[in-house]
Amino acid sequence: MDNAGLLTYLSERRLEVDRLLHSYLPGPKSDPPLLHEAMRYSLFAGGKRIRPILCIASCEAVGGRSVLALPFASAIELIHTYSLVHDDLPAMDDDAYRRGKLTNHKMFGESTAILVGDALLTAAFTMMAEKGLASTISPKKILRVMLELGSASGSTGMVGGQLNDIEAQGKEDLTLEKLKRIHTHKTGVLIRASVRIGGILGGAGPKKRSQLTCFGEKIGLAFQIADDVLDVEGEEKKLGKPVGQDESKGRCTYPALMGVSRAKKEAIVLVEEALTEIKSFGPEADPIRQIALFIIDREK
Ligand code: GRG
Repeated sequence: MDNAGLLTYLSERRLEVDRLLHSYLPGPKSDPPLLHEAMRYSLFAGGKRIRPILCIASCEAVGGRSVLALPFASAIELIHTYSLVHDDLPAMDDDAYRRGKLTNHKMFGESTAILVGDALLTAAFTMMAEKGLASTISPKKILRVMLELGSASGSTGMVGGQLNDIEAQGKEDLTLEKLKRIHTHKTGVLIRASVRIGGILGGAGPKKRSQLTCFGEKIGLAFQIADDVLDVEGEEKKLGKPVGQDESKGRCTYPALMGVSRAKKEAIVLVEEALTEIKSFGPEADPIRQIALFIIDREK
């Protein structure tokens, strides 16, 4: 798969995810219209859909059909969007722009934005249960997937990582080990879960599941390092949000700790290691290989 092939793959999969989310969520005029309009505002603001696409591509990488993974992949995007809406709130990062648009609370007010996050998180689990029940997937597998996503998103995963991140802000003595833990939890676990869920739904055996887990862990960390680097070197127009925020907010990042060029090298090494983990996979794993490379070579 070359670069043009990857771009086509990404846009086709993005469309599938968007279509399902559009049809699943209550329409913008459904009661209460303010909430549904605000949920749709952030959900369809132009995100890359990397997590759901990784989930679908991981399902395919182990020989599964993408249609099986699609509803669960879309649920992951609901959780990701909720985390962004809550992360932008005044009590957290207090950001005004996201995905090139005003943040949810700037558009709809703080209390609506809190509820948008709550509703998106809840919708993720409702969607998995509803679409899972309507599918041919075994109830046990559906529960395993829901457990995977619940634990990755909660207090021992993404939410816990967010708290660790808040606690670490402005601290001078943050070690690389502690920073890695924050990045792994705040960002990495949801990416790892996306890959693992795809593998579970695709019917991966224990060996492939464990290889996918290592792959997901490494690209998850690489993704956050790339995000840190983009905050230093990226273009505001392409990113859809101001750059230099990490430094101005006193956040500890890979570039702050080791410099941009070492941080970039670190991300490259992680992706190389990730690719080695899935070396034995066939050509059906080419999309996840290409996505891994894209993660450290993106402009937004
Ligand atoms: C539970 C409030 C709460 C937060 C959880 C994930 C998270 C922690 C906060 C989001 C803030 C943030 C910038 C986290 C780092 C993860 C990250 C790089 C998010 C942006 O993801 P992309 O690049 O965004 O996939 P798009 O817009 O493409 O979906």
